[in-house]
Amino acid sequence: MTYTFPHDFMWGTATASYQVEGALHEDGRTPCIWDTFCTLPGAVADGSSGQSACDQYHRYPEDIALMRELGVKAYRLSIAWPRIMPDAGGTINQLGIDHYRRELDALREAGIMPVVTVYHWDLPQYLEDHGGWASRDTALRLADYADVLARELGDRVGIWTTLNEPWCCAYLGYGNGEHAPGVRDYGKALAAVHHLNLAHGLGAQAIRARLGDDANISSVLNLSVNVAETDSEADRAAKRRADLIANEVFLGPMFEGRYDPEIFEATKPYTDWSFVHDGDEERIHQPVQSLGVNFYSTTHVRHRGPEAAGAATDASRLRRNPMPAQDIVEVLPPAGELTAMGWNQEPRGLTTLLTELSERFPGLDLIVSENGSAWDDEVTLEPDAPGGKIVHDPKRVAYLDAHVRAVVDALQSGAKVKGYFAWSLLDNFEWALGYSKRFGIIRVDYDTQERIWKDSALRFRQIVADNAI
Ligand code: GBH
Repeated sequence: MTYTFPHDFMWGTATASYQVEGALHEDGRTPCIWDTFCTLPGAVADGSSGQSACDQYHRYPEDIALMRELGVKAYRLSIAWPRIMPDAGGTINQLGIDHYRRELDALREAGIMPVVTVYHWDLPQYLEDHGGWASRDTALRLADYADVLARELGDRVGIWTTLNEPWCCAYLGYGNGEHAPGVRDYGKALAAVHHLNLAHGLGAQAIRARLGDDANISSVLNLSVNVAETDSEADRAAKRRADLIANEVFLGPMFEGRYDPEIFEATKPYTDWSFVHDGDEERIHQPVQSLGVNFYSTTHVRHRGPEAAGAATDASRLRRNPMPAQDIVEVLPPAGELTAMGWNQEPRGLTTLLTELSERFPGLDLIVSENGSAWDDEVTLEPDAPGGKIVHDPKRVAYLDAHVRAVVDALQSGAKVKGYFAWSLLDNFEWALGYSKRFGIIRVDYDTQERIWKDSALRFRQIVADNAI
């Protein structure tokens, strides 16, 4: 059965500044925490950095031309904070602003709406030197930065997104140390959670103060779809605990102006939450038009008895469970056919997530702001293809189809889903995994910067053109 999407459904592709731009030393940009992290031995799998990435800083006209060919209506990109505010003294870097003005203008001329993420993980190093997200001041600085963006770029942006995936920034950045800045301290990770929440609230306030109530403001979360292994009381308690730490800690203050007190109870061994000041929960609770949801895979959990306590030191478990020590949650190894990231494929999880969110927050628009999969691609020579090359990526095509169908299922059960963004437009710098994992629907040859179409891009173009699947 063919399903036709609403006429204004927003099809797009997504990237992030550090992952695609390159040009790290150009036009007055100063280092961010990822520049520093990439110099630490062993921090990034292939020893690489965002140094050249996809060179989108220079090649954005070519990439916009690709998006025109794809037919997408929107591009979700992020702005590099250290290009705009390169030092601790509050200097505003005009060269950085000019660059993004040109890029946003080019997008709009191509009929592509810019969806701009204020912060997708490239925190200026000078802020990390003063405590980074573990410090309250960083949230205030984000508000200053968002104010500058709204003032300088406000008329060019379709949708503002304050933050991308604070879960990753806090728990991977300050908890297990897998991401920059590489801190391992769960007390700091929870402080980072709160300061990121606060940054969202203050950032949204700053943008609205500049642009008025019409400003279209959102935030992007990677909510965990936790599935209890059995229906037992204990396994359901484990799921509930996992939901609290991964999801409620963001949703509660953002949409209800409060942290569930159970969160304080569950995290007692790590912190007393004294970093939450009077009025913070209301500061975080700002009106937003939409919530962006990034979805890749699901997480299966069960109750962990004391005998499994040793599992907490296992690296892959640490990655999957934000609160490993003294915890009742055991994360099960992913099952079924795994992607090159080792993640499971469970599109039904996306349907569940969207449906439950819409039931809980009926007035809120939802956007699938990232969805995609990494595979070990190979280039095939094919004279008829543009450039004489193509990547046949049937698994990415199947993943794409299944997840777009999962969105359809959610729409049909009443979820308010307004758009879908493929992660990613291009292969790019996959954080701690460097260039070893490829998420693009278009391949990047990192030696030549050539862009090579994949079957998944052709498939996405078809879905967008038909506005149907
Ligand atoms: C996103 O993060 C980022 O926004 C983006 O920059 C990044 O390139 C992209 O996704 C691809 O990684 O180990 O099986 O339990 C992804 C967030 C959080 C998704 C952890 C997978 C664990 C899966 N990820 N989650 S598992």
